[in-house]
Amino acid sequence: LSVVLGLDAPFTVESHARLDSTNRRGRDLAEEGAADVVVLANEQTSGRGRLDRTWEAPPGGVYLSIVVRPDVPMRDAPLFTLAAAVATARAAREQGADAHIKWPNDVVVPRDGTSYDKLSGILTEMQGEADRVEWVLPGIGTNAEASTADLPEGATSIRAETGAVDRRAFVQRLLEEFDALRENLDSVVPAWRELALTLGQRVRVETPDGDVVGEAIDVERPGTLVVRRDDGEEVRVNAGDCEHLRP
Ligand code: BTX
Repeated sequence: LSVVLGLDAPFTVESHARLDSTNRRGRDLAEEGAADVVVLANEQTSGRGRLDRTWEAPPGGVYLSIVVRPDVPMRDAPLFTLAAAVATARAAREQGADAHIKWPNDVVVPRDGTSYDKLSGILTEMQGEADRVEWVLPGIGTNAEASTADLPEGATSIRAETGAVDRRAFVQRLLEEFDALRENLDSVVPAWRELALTLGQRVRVETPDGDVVGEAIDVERPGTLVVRRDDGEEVRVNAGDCEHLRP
């Protein structure tokens, strides 16, 4: 079906009108040994978010999961999530949306002050051992055709931002950008920084060890957020939910 879409992608694309979850299907393919396969759907009936949350996936979205088998140690696996966010934000910008990245992996459109609306979310699954990744599966959900009335509070879509969507061009660009980034992992963090909405903002990050509050000053490989607390101490956070606070 990549032919139907007219895609000229560096991946084999398996396209579905509707699926429970492209990550569920992608995980099955990964466990069967697939590589460089993209599962694409227009609608999902049980879209997954992070931390057991739900991703609303009405018709007219771009829901896709990419099965890759990179030759890297596990500590570099988060770079693929960052690469997915950069690729998605660049593809959304090509469509005309003012896409930025909120740490670690939301693609958002900034509004007044510290607020923003969410255009895409990314859930990455992975398997392997410390010295070698077996597979990584970034799953990217982008609101494309849906009107904001059909999306959760705080969401936006490409059509809501720009009035039109070229799905084929969006997916093509996203996959090309992702392919280029994974071939040059050193380029991922610098590319992420250029699109970051979070850097320079006052944030609260909920982590398993408690909340970290301060100014987000940098992101370091493979996706660590550096927060300068009010007492001047720099704290490094690898994962957590991040809230942008009013200064
Ligand atoms: P997350 O846990 O960061 O975000 C989930 C939260 O985002 C929800 O609790 C809700 O508040 C909000 N939300 C839900 N649906 C939408 C939406 N359509 N637009 C904006 N905000 C929403 C982010 O999780 C990771 C999402 C990954 C989704 C992709 S779709 C392709 C692949 N397959 C799959 O099942 N999941 C991934």
